[in-house]
Amino acid sequence: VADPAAAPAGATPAAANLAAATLAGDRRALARLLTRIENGAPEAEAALAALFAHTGRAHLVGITGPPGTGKSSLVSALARVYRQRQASVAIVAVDPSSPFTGGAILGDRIRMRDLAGDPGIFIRSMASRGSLGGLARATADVVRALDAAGFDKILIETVGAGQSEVDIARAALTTVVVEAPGLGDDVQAIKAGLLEVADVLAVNKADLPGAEAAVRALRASLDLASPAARRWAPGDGHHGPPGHAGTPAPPGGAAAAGWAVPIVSTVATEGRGADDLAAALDRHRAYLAATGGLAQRERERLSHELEARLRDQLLEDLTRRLGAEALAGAVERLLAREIDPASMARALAAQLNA
Ligand SMILES: Nc1nc2c(ncn2[C@@H]2O[C@H](COP(=O)(O)OP(=O)(O)OP(=O)(O)O)[C@@H](O)[C@H]2O)c(=O)[nH]1
Ligand SMILES: [Mg+2]
Repeated sequence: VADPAAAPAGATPAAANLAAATLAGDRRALARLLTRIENGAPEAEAALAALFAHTGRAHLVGITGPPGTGKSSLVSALARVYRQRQASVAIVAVDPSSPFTGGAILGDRIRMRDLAGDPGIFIRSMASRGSLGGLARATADVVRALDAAGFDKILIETVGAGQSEVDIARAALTTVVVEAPGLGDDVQAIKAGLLEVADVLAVNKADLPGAEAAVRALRASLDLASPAARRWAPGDGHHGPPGHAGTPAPPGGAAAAGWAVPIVSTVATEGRGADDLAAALDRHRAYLAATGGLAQRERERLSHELEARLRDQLLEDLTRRLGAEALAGAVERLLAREIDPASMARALAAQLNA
């Protein structure tokens, strides 16, 4: 009896070829696959299904932070360090703010141009096409394809500091938050949930005035954010400090048990500090491996993804079975205050089982 899970939609010979060629290191096939993923083509799903067993090897590094802090420059500098060590590098630049291949990505291309032509480097830009949730998922799939293709390091750059960027960064094993002096109130800039996701902080543009003050401000907010976290036993990050069992710590970042978030000063345009940053990333990965955090993050990531996909699939099933008109009618009833949203949702969901 065939396992239904083994035959995803779009399981065509073309999809199988795409997967096989990607595994064999064919960069054109990889690029085609990434385009299929972005377009939501059915054979992408089949190819990803075939590739999944070959993933989980790459070091996924998320690089995020406010606009213009030098993320792309830092990614380039980091890539150069990795290439000196013979590690292959894939770079994914994600711009959730722009529905088109806009200015930021064009700028990235120019800044990363000197990396082009090296077969050990692969650069891909992604822009939002409608839903941000869709972009996060497409990014996760693109990263997975790159992982299967055998890249040692996958650097995922996201612009900005909103929730969607944080979500994208969270797909990474190690998240770097890049700050720079002269952005106004540095401490304000990092309050928007960014500090919590940082495993490593980079204060870039260390050649500019105010860099040392920025480092001091960041150190102070780190100490404020997680004095207790540092004392938690390794692997216990989700139970929180004693007496606070009801407030689980966010995964990773400043609250990760026993990990003191390092602050690295860099001058990305000159490559200064890139070695230190690479070393900090290595230390973080080794730390996660030694404390079981690697498996824990992977488990969280996969369970989160499974839930999101289930939600999508159930909603899709429901919408198809009930029809768009029935759903529109349900909204009318809500508008008329005939029924509340929670009861309506329950009633509609019950029809799936009927
Ligand atoms: N002085 C100085 N300038 C830098 C440094 N790093 C980057 N820059 C400059 O800062 C500007 C922005 O750099 P990017 O690397 O594009 O920054 P980014 O964070 O990727 O920008 P977005 O993706 O648009 O958010 C460019 O003009 C860079 O040349 C640095 O270390 N020192
Ligand atoms: Mg950039």
